[in-house]
Amino acid sequence: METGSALVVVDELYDFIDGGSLACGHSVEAVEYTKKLIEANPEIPALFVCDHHPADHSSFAEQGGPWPPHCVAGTRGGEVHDALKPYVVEELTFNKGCDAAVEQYSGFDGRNAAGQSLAEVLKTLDATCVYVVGIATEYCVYNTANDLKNAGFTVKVIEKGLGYVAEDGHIETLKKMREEGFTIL
Ligand code: VGL
Ligand code: ZN
Repeated sequence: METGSALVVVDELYDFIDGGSLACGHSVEAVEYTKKLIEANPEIPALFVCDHHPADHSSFAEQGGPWPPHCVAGTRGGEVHDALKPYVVEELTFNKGCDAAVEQYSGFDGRNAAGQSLAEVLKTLDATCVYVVGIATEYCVYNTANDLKNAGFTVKVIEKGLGYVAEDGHIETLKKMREEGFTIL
């Protein structure tokens, strides 16, 4: 990873890793890969995007949404995996989906504790190239990567660091991203 780059880690949270009905494929491997990547690149900032829902979020089945309850603020399911916790920094952590009425798949909609967006903080870090890993390829990874690309960042998605809801959707999304001009490593 070169100078001027940053790593964005999307939703490597317990509910997407071992959370019953939302545990995602390749998520344990994605966490292991992410940890190695961070340790091998200590000079590259790691930014964490976190699904962070109220208990009555509109995306949950009980409210008519498509998902089982997940990543409820204050529960283990919404916490970053322990293997990555040593690298989590508050200013570089962006919560999204905090408003019950609004679904937010993109890390671009997240805010850190000081209210700053991912794009703002990437700019203050002088990052122009953003490596993306995380869960899930088809939803939050794709939407975050797409918004980064549209905002003018060079985006490199690392396949080994991805987890997915469904393998066919993951493969389809990678194909779509290649067609749309993303670099997939
Ligand atoms: C996600 C489903 C619901 C994701 C978040 O992180 O991809 N998927 N909320
Ligand atoms: Zn969610």
